[in-house]
Amino acid sequence: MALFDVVPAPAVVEPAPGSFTLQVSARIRVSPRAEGVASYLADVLRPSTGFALPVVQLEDGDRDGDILLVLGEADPRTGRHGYELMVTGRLLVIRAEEPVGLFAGVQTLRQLLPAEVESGSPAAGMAWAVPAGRIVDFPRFGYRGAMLDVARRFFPVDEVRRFIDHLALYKVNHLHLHLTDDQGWRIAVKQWPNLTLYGGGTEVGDGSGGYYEQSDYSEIVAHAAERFITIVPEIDMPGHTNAALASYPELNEDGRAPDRYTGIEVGFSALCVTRELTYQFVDEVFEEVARLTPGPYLHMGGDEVKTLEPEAYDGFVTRVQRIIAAHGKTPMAWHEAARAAVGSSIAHYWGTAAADADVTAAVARGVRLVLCPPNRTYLDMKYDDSTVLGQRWAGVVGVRDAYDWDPGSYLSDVDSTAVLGVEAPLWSETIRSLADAEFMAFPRLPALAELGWSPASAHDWESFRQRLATHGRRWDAMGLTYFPSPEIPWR
Ligand code: TNX
Repeated sequence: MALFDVVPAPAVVEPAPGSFTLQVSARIRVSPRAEGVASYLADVLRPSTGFALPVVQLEDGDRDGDILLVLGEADPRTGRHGYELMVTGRLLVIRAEEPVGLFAGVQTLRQLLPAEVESGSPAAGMAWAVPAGRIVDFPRFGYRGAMLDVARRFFPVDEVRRFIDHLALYKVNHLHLHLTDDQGWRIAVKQWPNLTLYGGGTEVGDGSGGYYEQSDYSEIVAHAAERFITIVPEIDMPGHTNAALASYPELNEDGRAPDRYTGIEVGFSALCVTRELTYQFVDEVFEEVARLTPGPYLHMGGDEVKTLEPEAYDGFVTRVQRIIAAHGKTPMAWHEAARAAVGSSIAHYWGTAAADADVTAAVARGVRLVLCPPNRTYLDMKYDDSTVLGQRWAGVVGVRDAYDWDPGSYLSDVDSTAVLGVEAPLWSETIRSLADAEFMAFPRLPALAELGWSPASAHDWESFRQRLATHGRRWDAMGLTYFPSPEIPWR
């Protein structure tokens, strides 16, 4: 590998002659408070190298050939989330102010080792060399997200864990879980058990759905937290609620439960927004989800409601966002809700570059944005005309389409300080397996991850496609399914 072949592109890369070679006797020396990052690194390196790689205290004596994970004394440009990586023939040192920065540095180190490091089984006769030099690196945006739609197709806990592992490699730090939709309700709510017992039993097509017990959800949250990834749970409402409406007749305008739904139309369902019981339902659901979620956000959906008058919809949005705030969380919603959103909330903008007066006005009131324009970021759009999976209502989205835009200047009427970052949603109407999901996410997800992490000055399609070209072998070693796009000169 070369020091330059890192995705997302680091802010500063200074190659030097020579290399560091990881030996059987190497140790991982770590500062107090960062032992978790050290054991994560050891777990990555041990299976393929076969080395013992004991984790010891930083103070535990200098020895050539060690890897050092050090809190403090990093280049000041690294800030609270960045890191500095120094590689010489004798030592490999990652420094950061916080463990989250060390973790980002560890992902860079993974990418600087030979691809075989990802194979998970002993690769004999390898020289585990890392090119010498220095990297100083820090994120452009604080919110670097992906979204997984576990409602249209249910993804079991193990598959979500593996998806989270993939996100970590590209420094994505938020996973938005679309937990409920017309086709299924995926998170157990103790006060409303039929949501999952009945409403969780379907998905798109004839599959039998599934759901997370609260302990399963907590396991996902913990796995993500070990990788410095925040889970953003979405309970979509007032639309996209057929699974809830089928489970509880009293949530319906006419008091009658519809059949469960397994098609892919959108916009036909809505909670009864005029009955008090609906707000009790919303409050109790968010109370339980808030209790299980250490992250700061609760997402209320709010998209594609075709059966409510604007006033009724707006009143619902404002009231629900106040409920979320009362549970101590920052409300998030799709941007249709921006008009009625509270000033401290965040909107996921899924429009295109054309001006949206409601969104601009909301930003003026203090609403901030996560950008997910569908013609750039939707991982469920086809790559090209030959893609079997996916949809094409937002057009085909090639790797260059995903990469070649600037989140900082995308919306001309919105100040870039209102943009918290980007998110890549993977809707799952056409997805039947984790391999399908990986195929749609790779290589577009790394492209979007680079937009979120790397400085605008590093943005360069030609550089990106050359760097990404070295990652195909890495994905082969990981057993990750991807689209071998003809836009990338795979090596
Ligand atoms: C639009 S984007 C939706 C989803 C669909 C998706 C399919 C958004 C907020 N809503 O309900 O799954 O398109 O591409």
